[in-house]
Amino acid sequence: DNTQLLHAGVNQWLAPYYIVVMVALTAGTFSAFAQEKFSIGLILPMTGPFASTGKQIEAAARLYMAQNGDTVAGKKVELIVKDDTSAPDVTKRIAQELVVNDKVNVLAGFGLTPLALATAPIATQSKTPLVVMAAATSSITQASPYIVRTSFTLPQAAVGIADWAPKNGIKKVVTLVSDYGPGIDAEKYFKDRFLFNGGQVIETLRVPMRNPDFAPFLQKVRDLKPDAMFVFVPSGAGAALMKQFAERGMDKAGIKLIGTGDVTDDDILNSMGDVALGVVTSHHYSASHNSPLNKKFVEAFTKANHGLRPNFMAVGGYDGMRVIIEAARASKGGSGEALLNAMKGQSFESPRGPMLIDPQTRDVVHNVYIRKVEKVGDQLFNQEFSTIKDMKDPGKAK
Ligand code: VNL
Repeated sequence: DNTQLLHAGVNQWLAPYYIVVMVALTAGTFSAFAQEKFSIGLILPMTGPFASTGKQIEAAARLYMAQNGDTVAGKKVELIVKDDTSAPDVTKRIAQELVVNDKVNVLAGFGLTPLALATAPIATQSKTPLVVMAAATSSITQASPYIVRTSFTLPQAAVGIADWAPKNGIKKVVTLVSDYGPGIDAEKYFKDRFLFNGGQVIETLRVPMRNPDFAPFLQKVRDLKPDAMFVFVPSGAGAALMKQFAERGMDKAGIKLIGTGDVTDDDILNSMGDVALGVVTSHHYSASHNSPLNKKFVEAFTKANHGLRPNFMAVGGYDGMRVIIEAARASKGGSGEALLNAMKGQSFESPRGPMLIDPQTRDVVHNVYIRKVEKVGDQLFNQEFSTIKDMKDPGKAK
């Protein structure tokens, strides 16, 4: 009969679709389709005065993925990179969109302290782990229990040089820092330790964070004639400072320049010229760090990025990806608290040396090195000559 034939025909045609729909519905119930990806929202300053930080971190994140696979627990790792132009309200809005629309498992990046602080409430409200790869004011990890840091802290960096300087003929210092979170941390932790070690801080100067004109400040330092000027400026700003330092003949006048390693940033060190020679800083990373792992890292990074040399921002991004991917693996592609808990206590070898995520503070514990700018072949490097091992953030010690 014709009707029966028709029914049979339809069923035969629809059966496969029926199965597909049922599988999809079942899978949907267990969120298997929605969870096929493990998404990382990477928010960085890709344009504007801090674009070098964004470029370094993005390049390092992509290198880590290329070297360590782009799937985890059967899920495809998706990296969503967004430019916040280093404006805190933009960072916060992008983070909100990434959490609500893209349902990212983790937020990462954060090129500057105000950008991390603006976004901290989003991490707390949505229970999304937030990995700080660049910003370095001590208090950031206290702004949300979901924040983990793989960069460094300014108190860590500043106390190293405050111990070295007085043992090396530097007794009178003027400090000059960028006037916001990390600069204020650097000034305080340098000064307290330097005074404790018998040194004298004869003036503390703070320059605007954006578009700084160093000239009037440097003139003041010149007039005060200290043994050394201690400096913190954010990554990328060191070249302008060094140029004006030389133009004013301050090196010739016998004023030494010391600081945290942000000023002799590996990204721009080669462009500074001879004025940088002999500058001593303390920091957690140098591109010339002598380990097989770092040699491999520098070589692969340079090759993948048209000769660009990785700086400490790149290492914060590379290690941040390590912490995220390994936590994803341990939590089977998890999110929220499970993912966060799998980040705490991770301990591994980084291109910087040994590194730990302190499970209590969620902050980084690592070596701080004392380094001197020297010529190696025809290039300038921060050559490490002394190590303070496994330093916790002094900003958290109460
Ligand atoms: C910060 C700290 C930014 C150190 C930096 O470069 C830096 C920050 C952009 O916390 O804002 O070198």
